Amino acid sequence: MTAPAEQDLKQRTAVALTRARERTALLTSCVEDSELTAQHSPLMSPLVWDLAHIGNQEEQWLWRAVGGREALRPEIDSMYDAFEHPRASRPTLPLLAPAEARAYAADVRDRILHVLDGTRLEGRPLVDAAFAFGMIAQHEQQHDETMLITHQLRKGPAALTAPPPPATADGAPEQREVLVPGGPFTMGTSDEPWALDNERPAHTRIVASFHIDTVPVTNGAYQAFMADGGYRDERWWQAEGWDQIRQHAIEAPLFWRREGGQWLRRRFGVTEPVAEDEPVLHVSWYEADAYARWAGRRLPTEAEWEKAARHDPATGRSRRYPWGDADPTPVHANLAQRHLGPAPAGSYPEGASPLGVRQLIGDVWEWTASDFLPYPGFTAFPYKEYSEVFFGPEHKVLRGGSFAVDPVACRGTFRNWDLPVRRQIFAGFRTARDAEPA
Ligand code: AVJ
Ligand code: FE
Repeated sequence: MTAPAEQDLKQRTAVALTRARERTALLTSCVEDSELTAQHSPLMSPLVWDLAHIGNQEEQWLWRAVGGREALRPEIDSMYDAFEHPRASRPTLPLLAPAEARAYAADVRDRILHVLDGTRLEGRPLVDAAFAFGMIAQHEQQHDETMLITHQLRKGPAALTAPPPPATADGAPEQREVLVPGGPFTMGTSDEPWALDNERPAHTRIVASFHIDTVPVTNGAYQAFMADGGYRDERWWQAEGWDQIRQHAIEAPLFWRREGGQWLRRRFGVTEPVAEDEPVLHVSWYEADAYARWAGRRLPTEAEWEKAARHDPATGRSRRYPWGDADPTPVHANLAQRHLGPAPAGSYPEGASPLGVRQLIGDVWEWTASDFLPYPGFTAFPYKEYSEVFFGPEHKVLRGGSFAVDPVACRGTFRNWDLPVRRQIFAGFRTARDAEPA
């Protein structure tokens, strides 16, 4: 790397870390300190746990592993180890108090900016291309999405506000679905510097021709499924999903409630009528799967999703994003918590794929049909607990990122995963179907 290139990378890395910290600061200062230590839901950590965990991961990876320095607070490592303490139990731990957690995270960050300044970003895999710094910026942003989920679960008046997504000039795309031609494409990446271990390596995948929705499934379409008795018809449901909806008397997406013949939804402390043209949000994998079966369709596989999002039929190349290789801007996608909800289906025409598929990036995470599995040639890096321990049939893959994801943790190759019963995450879906044989 030339000296100016290295300076530029350091600058961009510092900006990514700072942007994450600004979001963390907002999410942990817009409510009283008493709300930071409260348990808003057994599904989530107290916000103050996320805050100190962010600092502790940064200390472990950037201060100790990259910087080679003495541990600052080794005695708190185990308290902030996600594997030692499940989320529901975290409120009972002797956690750092809000002021202490803020001071700790700020102290680590101060030191890390000096480590970054003094580290040659070449050579060791951890420092090459600033990987570990990028990993930590992504880690913090992922917890910022997690904390936004906690805010959504929190009761009481709104603590956060944001403008609604901008209206789109050209409305929805003409076609409801497009045909993605079968054949090989490059899935995953070996050259995206901050791609995480589970996105690697690049490899060839062959998929059969399929059709995929040009936009995510909307609340209006989902309500047709509800009105048709979808939640009462066992034919559409996988056994575990059917058990879940019966056991918990589920009859609509999470945060919806019916009042006077109308569906309302609560979002960040504000209750409003459900907007028909918005992508459906807060459905489980089972609900997405059942809807698709009812519609005579299915969820796309992860490979189909990525081919629709990245494959350029003109060149045969896989792009970084549906629109090309350029980083996202506000005209491409609804990201970064700029808005506190998805934009209407059909928004962001400039973010469309070569075949005209919209909103693949941003708005809502999209459930895919696929289990979370390693790509051929996968190697855990830098730690098994990031991805490897989650591989298997119990987790389903989500793609594309939501309105709550920062661009640093969102790209055409990025893979998220969760249990198929989860509904509090910012997840929706789109559907697909096999192409007719030629
Ligand atoms: C990739 C979102 C499933 O939140 O469990 C945060 C990200 N890993 N800290 C998670 C993560 C370690 C992870 N997800
Ligand atoms: Fe974490």
